Amino acid sequence: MDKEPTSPPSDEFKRELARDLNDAFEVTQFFLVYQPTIDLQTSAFAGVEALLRWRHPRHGVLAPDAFIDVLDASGRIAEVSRWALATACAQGSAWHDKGYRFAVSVNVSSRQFALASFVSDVANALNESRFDPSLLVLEFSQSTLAREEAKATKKLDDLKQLGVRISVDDFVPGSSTFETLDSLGVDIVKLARPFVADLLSSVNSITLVHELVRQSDAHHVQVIASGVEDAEQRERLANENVHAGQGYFFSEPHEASEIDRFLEDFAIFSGKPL
Ligand code: G
Ligand code: G
Ligand code: MN
Repeated sequence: MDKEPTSPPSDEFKRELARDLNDAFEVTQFFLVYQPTIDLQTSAFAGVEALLRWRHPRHGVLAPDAFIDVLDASGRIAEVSRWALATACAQGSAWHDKGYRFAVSVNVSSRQFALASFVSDVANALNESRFDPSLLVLEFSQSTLAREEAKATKKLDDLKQLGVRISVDDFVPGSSTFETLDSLGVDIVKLARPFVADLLSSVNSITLVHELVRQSDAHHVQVIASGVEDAEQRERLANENVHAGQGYFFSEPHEASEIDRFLEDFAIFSGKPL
């Protein structure tokens, strides 16, 4: 896959992208890549996170950090949101039909969540794909959930009624009480990448993870570490009973066909039915 840009986009670049956006819809330059999540206790394949990409005609493959603001401001976020949900659910359903049964996570921005149609968009994506709702995970940032708290709670309730699971992305232990997480119906917390990166050098971080896992177990919340980049981190997280991990140590994000190959290799490697 093309190398992804890491520096924040300049205003000029954003203006250029805003002009190019119409083409992106017309010739479907958007696509999803999927990054595996691995169960840290059993090493089983636990799921994938769907990540949006734009194959730009001049700039190569762009990650959302480069264009999500442009998209949010374009008034076409609903279209992309529906497309991403429908595509991820259809892909999840296709994996299911092949005999693989694992969760598919989709990231939801504040703008997407604020759409009046958001809950029905999710319901439609599930109905059309026949994807098992309990295998669809919606990832929200803490700030998205904190905004318009009363409205958010109602929408999350409606989503939970559909049977989908709710995940908090970029979670830093200690930043939110379990009273709050429970009231929002949170099923999963994803440890923030910088927090995981500090884990080996910070005694304080280890204490925080330890306490988080203890409380998560009591509240039936799953803890997933993101940005796991080496064996030492994996080991430490597994020792602290963190449930699952995601990161370059296991796999980069890949297109669905490559995930299929990964799954075949994985089944042989782990010797476990998936
Ligand atoms: O893989 P990566 O560079 O794509 O992700 C960068 C950021 O973009 C992450 O914080 C991720 O949550 C967000 N992101 C990835 N895919 C999507 C998507 O489909 N919708 C939204 N709203 N955000 C996404
Ligand atoms: O915020 P969110 O978790 O949705 O972000 C996913 C982002 O993290 C994507 O940009 C993805 O490419 C990136 N990513 C995934 N695994 C790793 C990793 O091990 N290290 C680093 N530095 N980035 C990662
Ligand atoms: Mn995410």
